[in-house]
Amino acid sequence: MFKDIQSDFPVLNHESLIYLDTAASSLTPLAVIEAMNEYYMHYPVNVHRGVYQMSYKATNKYYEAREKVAQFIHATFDEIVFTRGASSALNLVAQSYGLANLTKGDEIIVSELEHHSSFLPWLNVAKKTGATLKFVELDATGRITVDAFKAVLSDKTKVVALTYISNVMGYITPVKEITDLAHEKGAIVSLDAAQASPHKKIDVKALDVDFLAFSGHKMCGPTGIGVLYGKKKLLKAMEPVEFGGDMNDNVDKNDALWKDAPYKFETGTPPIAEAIGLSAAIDYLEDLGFDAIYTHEKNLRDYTVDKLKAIDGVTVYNPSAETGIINFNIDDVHPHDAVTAFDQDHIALRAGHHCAQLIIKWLKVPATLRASFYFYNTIEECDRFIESVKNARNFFKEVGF
Ligand code: C6P
Repeated sequence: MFKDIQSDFPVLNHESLIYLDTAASSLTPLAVIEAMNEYYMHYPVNVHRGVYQMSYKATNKYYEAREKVAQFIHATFDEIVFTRGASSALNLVAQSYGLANLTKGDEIIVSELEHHSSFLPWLNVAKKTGATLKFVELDATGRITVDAFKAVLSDKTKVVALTYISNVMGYITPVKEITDLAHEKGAIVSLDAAQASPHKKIDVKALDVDFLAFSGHKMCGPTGIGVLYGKKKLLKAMEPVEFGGDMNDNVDKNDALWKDAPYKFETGTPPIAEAIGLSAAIDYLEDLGFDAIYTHEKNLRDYTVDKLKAIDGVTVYNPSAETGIINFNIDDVHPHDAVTAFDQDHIALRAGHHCAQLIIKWLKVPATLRASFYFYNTIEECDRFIESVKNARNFFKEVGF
């Protein structure tokens, strides 16, 4: 479907690599590198401060990047806060909204599918405020269902903090139904969309979530930038959690006045080149088309899962997942040994707990292997990967590790 697309990625032109670790970080296309280079080559100066042409240009490009992100998820300009990544965005919600609005007796709904960056900020809020964490009981396949969510939702629920797509199981959470139910109880919904934004068109207005977070580096953009979307009225009422330059209007010895959102949440020199890179990444992905991206990676995944299931001694933990993540193990082979064998075949994938220990514990295994696909992967790569799995399986069986 994406014929010759690999030539867009400089790293693939000079490395012999089958990259199946997009869920950790995607590869970077030339268009994004060039957009950032252009900033560094032609107007590498600060924003919001300089009263000279070059600084106006940097400020305008930074402004346009925020506008692009807003349009990308159907939000408005002042609902987009630039952060260091999804982790900082999710922490901002917990530290600002959570600590100010929750108290003993309140309940926070989370799940065992959460990435640590979605779960730990709320564990911290619970510890500090006396609020209680409630876990949606996962179904037999490890999914969040609307019925299981209803079972933990109560008049005490104040916050629902869930993942949109699990970084381990690749399942899509039924966000809209959950959000509607949460709102009936007056709770707010904070959605971790780090694994969704690279693969799926997001419409925050249609989902009606209150907060949503994602990272640039998982969607062909640069590292060091993430996005927090927040509904305008919520951001307006929230206090900043970091203080310093550029986020204030007036500073006196005993008090200070913050700028409006998003600026009150963005102290210091912002990620200018990164915002420009993220904007270029959005253009790049939108040109390819999210439906085509999703279909391609789903096809690769289904093809690979079928072949993996046919190999004796391979366990796939998420055979029915609807996105491009395969979570699996080779019997009697530690995942770290297996990835070392794959690395020798120039195949990159992740092993371990994937910063989501709760779901690994739920699976009752010490660690897993994770292959994650994107539009730049091919069927030929899937075949080579499957061969590599077979070889690893046979090798470790023979040597008896
Ligand atoms: N998951 C993975 O290999 P940052 O690191 O801030 O850009 O994103 C954090 C994050 C939050 N939520 C989910 C669902 C995620 O998958 C991640 C990052 C990577 O799965 C690195 S641990």
